[in-house]
Amino acid sequence: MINLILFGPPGSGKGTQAERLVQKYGLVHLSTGSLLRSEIHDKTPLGLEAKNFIDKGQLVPDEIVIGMIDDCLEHHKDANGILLDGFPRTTTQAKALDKLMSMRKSDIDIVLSLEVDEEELIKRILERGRTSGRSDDCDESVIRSRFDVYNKETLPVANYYHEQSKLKPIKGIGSIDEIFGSISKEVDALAADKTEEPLS
Ligand code: B4P
Repeated sequence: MINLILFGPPGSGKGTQAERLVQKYGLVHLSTGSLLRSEIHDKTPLGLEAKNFIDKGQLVPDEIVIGMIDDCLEHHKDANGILLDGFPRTTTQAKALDKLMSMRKSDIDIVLSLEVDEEELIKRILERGRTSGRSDDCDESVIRSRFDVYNKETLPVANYYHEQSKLKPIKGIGSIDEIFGSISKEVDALAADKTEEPLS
């Protein structure tokens, strides 16, 4: 079983690469961004609250997303590995995740960090905004606020996992196939290591 996190700034390709990882490794995909968009689409009370934050380029409060992930982990407790995409985005979320995993006698194995420069990211997000219908993708000032939030609140999460020796930087510029090749190499190496671990 492999539990991994896809980490990176807005528009770095987490959703794009997650789809391929799910296909290749049969992981359960948990994307807090997609879960929140689906709540917004269904106009649930949680969705209506989340929309206020997302439209401004801010993070949705920790307790809301942590609760969502707790429910999903419970629902998928027999999964053959989890792929977290867009979560955790704060160190409070990262610490809560460690607790949720250890309560289920499990752990995060690897954090793949997609590295892309800001100008490329803005280009990608504006391009996506033309077709996605996402309110947070169309306005450059909202996109810039998402980067400010990322730098202030989310980047420290990379350090949190670096200190646990779980962080693997991945060059996130190039073709989608090339990037997936680099990601697969890391996941295959991890899977090989895990198979060699002696049974306890
Ligand atoms: P997310 O849904 O996580 O959105 P994202 O970070 O913008 O995008 P992603 O990195 O998945 O990019 P994609 O593959 O689509 O979050 C949305 C919002 O929800 C957040 O801003 C926040 O408000 C809220 N939220 C979510 N999780 C939260 C949490 N844990 N806590 C609090 N709030 C939370 O790629 C982007 C574009 O680039 C696509 O159009 C794609 O086609 C293109 N692309 C991908 N790879 C490419 C490549 N190699 N070359 C060229 N283009 C590429």
